Amino acid sequence: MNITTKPSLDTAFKKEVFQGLTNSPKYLSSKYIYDATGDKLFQDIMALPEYYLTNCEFEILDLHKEAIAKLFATTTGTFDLIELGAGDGKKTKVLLRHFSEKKINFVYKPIDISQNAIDQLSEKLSEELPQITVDAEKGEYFEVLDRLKTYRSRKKVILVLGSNIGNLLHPRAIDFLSNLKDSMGDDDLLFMGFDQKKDPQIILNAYNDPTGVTAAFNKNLLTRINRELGGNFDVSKFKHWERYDPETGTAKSFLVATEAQKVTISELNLDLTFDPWETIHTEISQKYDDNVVEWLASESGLVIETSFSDSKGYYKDYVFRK
Ligand code: AVJ
Repeated sequence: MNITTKPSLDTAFKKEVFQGLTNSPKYLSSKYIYDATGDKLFQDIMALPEYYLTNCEFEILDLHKEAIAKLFATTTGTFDLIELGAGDGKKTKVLLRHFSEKKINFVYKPIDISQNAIDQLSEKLSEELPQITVDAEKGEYFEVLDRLKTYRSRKKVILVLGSNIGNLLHPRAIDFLSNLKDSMGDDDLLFMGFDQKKDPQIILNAYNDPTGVTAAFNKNLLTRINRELGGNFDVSKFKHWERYDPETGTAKSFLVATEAQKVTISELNLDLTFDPWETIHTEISQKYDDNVVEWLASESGLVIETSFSDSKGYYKDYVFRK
């Protein structure tokens, strides 16, 4: 008797990889880039001269930390500073250090889907800023926000730095912002980074560095499928490709098969074929302007209180209320 077992798609990772790679055209979700290797490669990206986003936001936070402290601090009591997608917290430390020096009362609550990132960040902070109360959590954003809504009553400031929202197309960004709004009270604030539209060449260079760090970052999706799902992708037969549309502000990353090939993913009972030059779409990095951010806010029931820009106007942090 020949029993063929259906693959058990018992994790979101398996389900989404199966869906994406059996679709035409093929796609994968960039959120799965971030395992220990992906976290490290993203830190390398943030140190690239071409990846201007990090320095721009660093400059904004440093330049405006006094004004930001005034917005966040409560005259009575304490507040929760909740950071979604905290990563290595490098930029946030500018604020944490300043708040701590000014004796502002707050609890720092970093949240990340990477356990590895959470562990490293907690350890670093206990060494570098031991006077700060840190209450880190691994988890999906909304799980944690839902929990906060039910058991906390003090003021919340939600931080989403790094233009992380750029991984979402507008309809999903509106869902995300609406969900954030639902978890906010009247005094709560949302502080969010949005990379701005600019010379298209500067954007292309940021996602296509000559040293190949971004290519390795993108290919980590395949490496991770190989390791965790029993895949046999030959990553040397895929080429990283970046495209930017200045009209829509959407930057898109692809992995392009450089020759015809077959790939098996044993945990998914999946045999795939690639035609020469067939693509896997892996990431979007949306760029914005004030009009688009205002539209997103109004669609989500949020109001822009103020915004901060770097000196070149490449990047902005917006402060929202509900
Ligand atoms: C972390 C999603 C903001 O899209 O700019 C960097 C990820 N991808 N280089 C971005 C990324 C390629 C980054 N975000």
